[in-house]
Amino acid sequence: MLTQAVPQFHVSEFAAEVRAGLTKPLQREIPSKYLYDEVGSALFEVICVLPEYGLTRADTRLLRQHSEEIVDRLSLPTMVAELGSGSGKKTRWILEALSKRQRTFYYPIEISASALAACEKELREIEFVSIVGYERPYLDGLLAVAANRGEDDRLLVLFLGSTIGNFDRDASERFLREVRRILFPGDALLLGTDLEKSVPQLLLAYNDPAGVTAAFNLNVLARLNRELGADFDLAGFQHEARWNFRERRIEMHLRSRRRQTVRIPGAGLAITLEKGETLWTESSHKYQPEDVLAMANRTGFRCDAQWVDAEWPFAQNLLIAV
Ligand code: AVJ
Repeated sequence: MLTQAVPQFHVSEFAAEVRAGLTKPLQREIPSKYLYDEVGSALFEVICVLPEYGLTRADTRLLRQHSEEIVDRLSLPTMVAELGSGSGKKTRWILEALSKRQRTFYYPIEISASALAACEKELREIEFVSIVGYERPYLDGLLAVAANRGEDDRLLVLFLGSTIGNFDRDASERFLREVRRILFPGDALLLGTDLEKSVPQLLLAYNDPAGVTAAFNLNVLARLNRELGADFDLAGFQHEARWNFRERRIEMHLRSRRRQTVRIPGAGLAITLEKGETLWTESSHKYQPEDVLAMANRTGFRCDAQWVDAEWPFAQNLLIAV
């Protein structure tokens, strides 16, 4: 007779990371990448068109204005890999400039399946561009792309929208070093970084009066309810954006309006939150233009060029692997 194996309880990475974050002793947290499920990605697209949130428009303006010059500075032929493509809208300018000079292979790398599908749809009609999407974490995807490079191919990695700002400063340098390890000398990394600006302006950008950012933040609790069977009462939490002046970053938190116990069966967890206690859901680090040059030099790159938007301080940085 066959012995039936005991079914393994599989703790997914999502459940494990949520569990680890929500049981941290001093400050509970939920990793910010989990903000981007299908609803979260759609809400983020709305944030990008809010008048208070100038970041995406600045990023797009710089790419539109300077894509020819950016492409002129690259060694060709080059394949393009994008870390966290999102909707892919602002990538159009680079792909159009590049595809005038060469047939272009574009590899969006994205953990959100819905964002990846939107990106492929957005960009698929550009002539002389072929798109192959990777639904994977950034470095896994980049390794897969690099493994397929032809002998003479250069690689241009796009890391736009100041997504790097989600990482702590140490972690961002570790990440850049890991990207660099996958690249060859002469490969390029186009890095978008949001710059420091007035605190009231930043607070408004992350706490817009229409409440879109609040909905984006609260949705992570709705996601835990949907995917891990949790029983968060969203009305029991308030969205909060803070400026951490020591770390020079905006932090998003969800503040518990009362003492409450929440069950998260999918993570094998129940937690009691005090009134006023917060769950930290995201950091958005802000930079000085010189910070980026120093970061590049410490991580195996040199900054070949930097463009700063005149309306909303934001820098596009072209780093070359040394
Ligand atoms: C996509 C990480 C760049 O930090 O500005 C926008 C995300 N969060 N509003 C940012 C976000 C709240 C955004 N990044």
